[in-house]
Amino acid sequence: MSPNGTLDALLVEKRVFRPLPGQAIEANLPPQELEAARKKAQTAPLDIWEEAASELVWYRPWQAVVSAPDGAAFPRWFPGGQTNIVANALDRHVESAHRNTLALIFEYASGENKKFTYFELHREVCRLARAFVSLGAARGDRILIHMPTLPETVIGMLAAARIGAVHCLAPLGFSAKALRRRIEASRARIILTADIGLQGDRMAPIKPVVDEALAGTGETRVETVVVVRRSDQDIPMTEGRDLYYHDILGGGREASPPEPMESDEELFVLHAGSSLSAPRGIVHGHGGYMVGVYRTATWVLDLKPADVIWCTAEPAWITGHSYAVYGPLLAGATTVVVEGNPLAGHGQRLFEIIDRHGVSVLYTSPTLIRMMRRMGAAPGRDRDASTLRLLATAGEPIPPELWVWFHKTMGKGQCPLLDTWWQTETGMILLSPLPASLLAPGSVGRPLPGVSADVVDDAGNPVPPGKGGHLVLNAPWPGMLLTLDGDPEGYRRQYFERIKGVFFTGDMARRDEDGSFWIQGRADDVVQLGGHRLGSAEIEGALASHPALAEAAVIVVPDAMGATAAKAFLVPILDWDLRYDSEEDLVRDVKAHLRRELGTVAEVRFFAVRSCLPKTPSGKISRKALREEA
Ligand code: 6R9
Repeated sequence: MSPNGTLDALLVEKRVFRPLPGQAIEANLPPQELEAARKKAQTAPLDIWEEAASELVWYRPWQAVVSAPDGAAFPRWFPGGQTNIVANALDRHVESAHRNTLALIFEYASGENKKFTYFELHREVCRLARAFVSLGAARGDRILIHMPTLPETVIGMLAAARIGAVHCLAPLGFSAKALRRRIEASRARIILTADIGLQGDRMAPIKPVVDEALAGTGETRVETVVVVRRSDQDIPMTEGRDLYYHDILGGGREASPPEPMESDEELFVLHAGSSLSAPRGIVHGHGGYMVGVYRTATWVLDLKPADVIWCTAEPAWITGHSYAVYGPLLAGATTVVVEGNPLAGHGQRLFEIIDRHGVSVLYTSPTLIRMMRRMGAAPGRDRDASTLRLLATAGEPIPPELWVWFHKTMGKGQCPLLDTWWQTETGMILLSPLPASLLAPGSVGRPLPGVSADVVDDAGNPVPPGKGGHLVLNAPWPGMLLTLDGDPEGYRRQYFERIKGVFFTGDMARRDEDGSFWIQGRADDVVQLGGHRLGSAEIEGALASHPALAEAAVIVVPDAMGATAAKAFLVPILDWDLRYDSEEDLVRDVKAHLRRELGTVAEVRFFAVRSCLPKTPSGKISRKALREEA
């Protein structure tokens, strides 16, 4: 037992998987270059980002890679430099040999699809950009996008960014009141929405929610509502305010050059943190974000122009922004964006889409993988998913058991499976194994070359390998948020004062002897057990290997004595009752399993058996809902 009460590793994962030699050599960052990049990261980490920036187009060169005249919370990336992320995501390719390669494949829930080459996507984006300008939108204006997943969602983001406007995606499913708050917070002048759209598995009206939100009392800045029409039913349109998307698009071919933006001018605002606290408007800019997302799309996801990537996150989440939209386009690859449930038809849709478009890179989440396993969805003889060459996940810890299952069934043991760690705030992947590195199930690998992360105690002192502590970032990285919208002081306080001068991620982690990181969960989900501090992820990892459990979550609750105790929510597999007489019987067996896996220290005091767990809109287990329930 640990005398100093830091997190210990009770569940030590020893399995390692090697990349196939051919794969490693063909990677954008092959073994020798990875080695060289790691060396360079020791002596001149900024060179890594400067080289990435040099591969992109700038209207005016930067004066420095990064400077921080306003303190650690407000570094300025590529100050003096001017660029536009859309010039790099579209125009750069239209002017190259990739002009006619596919940029976007959109899969409708109906099974139809629509394909856009770089030339065609550029044309559509320019048309909408010109329409936005003719509606009076200008650099710095906010455009709120409240859309189901449609091609126009992606086109809307790119058109806004092209003219220097700032996009704010507000996901569907909000009440009119909640949407109203987002509209007010965003200070949007234009809203892009649709008449109806797929929500869950049915078509639902969307525009009426926008109308109701705008009818609230008080002023908003909204002047125009642009409506994408999907249904043939007429809907109420407010004269002078509402316009149909297809009516505002001009035909013409007049040029609409991208607006040259200062490197640290705003690109988008995305609200995050909703499962833990009041939503915070996280602001990202053009230059730094572009370089960070481009570098990680090419080094981590290993994207090349011949790749077809399917990132299953919706565009309205950070993973969608960075790796369904901007990353693939910056890398010149083809991105597949899908309306509706990827696992429709007992998981068969996933394989249909992969096979139909030859998806080579699949970026998804533990939640989706868990559902696949529960459905028994795996490649078969007709749908073999044989074009896949790389798999990656993000968003939640992936328990080693689930990692091994996915690596074996989906990747047939042949595809690297990368567990990538990052946050809305970080904008880009920061910790991850690389296609040429060794893989340990459950580990998020090392900080990428050029990224500096550490594990520290409450006072900010580094803890030795094997011990857990706070995951902090002790040097700026290019995808870093600019600020919290309208609250720079709050931003500095929340992220840079918990531990002076370093970025506080709110996650707990430990590092092993090789320097690989293991995420233990959010700091709020750490339980103090007889001198040990144990992360929820670790207990969940142990629960995931119990054969009768489909899913499990662990939270921290106060016990009768006011101390903290762990409570586990268990979701058993469908036919669990063939093997167990009662829930008590199941829980007894799960307890014995935990003792075998973690020893006697990690005692989980409370158990609840459920048929499902509450999820946040982005698919994470909602610990807030579980805590409220407990
Ligand atoms: C990209 C994204 C961020 C939080 C983060 C952490 C959790 C993300 C993870 C992971 C374990 C991983 N998280 N990736 N935990 N392993 N590979 O999810 O952004 O929605 O802002 O959430 O998600 O707790 O702090 P966001």
